[in-house]
Amino acid sequence: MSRPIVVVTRRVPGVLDIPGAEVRLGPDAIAPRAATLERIRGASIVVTMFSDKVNAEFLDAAGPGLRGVCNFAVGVDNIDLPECRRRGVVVANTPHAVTEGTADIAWALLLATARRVVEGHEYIRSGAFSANGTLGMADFMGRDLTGRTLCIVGAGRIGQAVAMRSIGWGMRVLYVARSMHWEFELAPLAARRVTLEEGLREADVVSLHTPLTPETRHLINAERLAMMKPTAILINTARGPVIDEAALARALRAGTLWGAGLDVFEREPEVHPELLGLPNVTLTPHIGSAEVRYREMMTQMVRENAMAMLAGRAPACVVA
Ligand code: 8YV
Repeated sequence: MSRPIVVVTRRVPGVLDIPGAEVRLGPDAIAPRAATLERIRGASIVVTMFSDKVNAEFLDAAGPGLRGVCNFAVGVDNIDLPECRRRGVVVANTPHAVTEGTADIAWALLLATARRVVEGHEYIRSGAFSANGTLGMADFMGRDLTGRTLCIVGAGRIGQAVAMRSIGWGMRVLYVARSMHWEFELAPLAARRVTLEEGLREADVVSLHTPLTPETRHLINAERLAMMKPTAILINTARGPVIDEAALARALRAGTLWGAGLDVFEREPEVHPELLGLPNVTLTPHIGSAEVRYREMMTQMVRENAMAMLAGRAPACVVA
């Protein structure tokens, strides 16, 4: 009997060996869609990245032998879940492994934006610091975070990990969620659940942690951006389309919002051209989970999910 084929659409860190299966690792660089569709033909399992659109076309290309899709991400907005369910294709993801890394990037973006780290870095690199001499005492003024109010939008694992880090800054935590979350309400966070509008009005920092769904697309639009304090900072490490990027660029340019830190973009890998020219936004290229230990953990989770699927068991991280 021939061995089941596991196709991985991109190269992943760590070891992805699956006993009894033939694992076909993908290329380092992103492949054209047609090449990916060709590679997945006949696969029993496909390991997908958030950039792979897993829709009817993709499932057709894999063929009727496809048993499961293992997403190398916690977010599954790239996958047509009802279509997978209809075809009996199991879907799994990689929760937990991405939590701390993404929370670190949210804080890296927050601190960099609040204290204008990238502007400072570019000032030195450009030679301006050496040429102009010591800064004036009102130059490069940032915003402090100690004792300020942080609003977490989306009370999942990553939102909680971001909130936990704020204890070091003695921040007051608000959260926006459809239901009460005791891990937010209780010590050490002692957070208060608010509506999105209340959170936007009260917070000095708003950090987004919702999955991308039809309800959260453009959740942060021009009207909601206008509710934020002009001194506030907006952080997005969730999914780009949660923010109307054009509206955000306008608010940042007009100074009705003090700053933003973005790891994800509405039309990734494209970035709104206006954002590229603004000094009060810090940009990273979707590197939330890009850390050695966490990415290797993601590979291990994918491996275990795939092994369970091949054995006909429900994987630990089953989504659909
Ligand atoms: C990954 C992510 O970097 O887990 C997610 O949903 O967006 C990131 O952790 C990315 O998905 C890698 O494929």
